[in-house]
Amino acid sequence: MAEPVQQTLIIIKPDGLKKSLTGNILTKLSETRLVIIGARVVKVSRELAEEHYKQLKDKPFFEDLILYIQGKRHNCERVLALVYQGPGAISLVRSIAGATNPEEAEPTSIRGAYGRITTKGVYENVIHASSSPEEAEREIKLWFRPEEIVLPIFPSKPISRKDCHFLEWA
Ligand code: DAT
Ligand code: MG
Repeated sequence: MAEPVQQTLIIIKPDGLKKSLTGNILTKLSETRLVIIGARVVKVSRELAEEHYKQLKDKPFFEDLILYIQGKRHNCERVLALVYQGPGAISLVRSIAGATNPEEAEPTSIRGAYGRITTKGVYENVIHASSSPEEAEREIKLWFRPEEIVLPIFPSKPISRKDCHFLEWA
């Protein structure tokens, strides 16, 4: 039976950017034949980091994880957030990403090839990849506004606010 078309959120974490791995990671991801339908460079606020990892807030490594995804550990306060779409996208990307623990990940996976565990025990595993369709939807809606994705993957509604403030080029 044909795989269902799915979307998945991928984040190239600050260590990936700091180590100039972006090109290598995108090349590896292109093996999936999935299509990029959204991309943003993001300075991750504490609020966004905590919301993204909210299921892990009781874990002993939570604080380190928040500082890591914010780039505070790498003096590189940005990540590249991407939405990929295609048949079986979630498991395809998870398998190319490799296991959570970079020491246990397949050596040819992204985490196996480029990840490490710091002496403090932080998993610097280079990328995030959504783990289920429900998580993918929650994460994509957290990181992207509807107009930042080139396809209408989830229902959206028009909003107009007169107290809305934003910047435009001067
Ligand atoms: P994944 O990123 O493979 O979906 P996860 O959602 O369980 O894994 O955890 C999110 C991140 O938290 C993971 O990428 C690295 C960190 N992490 C998970 N388990 C850890 C552990 N036992 N020690 C240190 N960091 C851990
Ligand atoms: Mg996860």
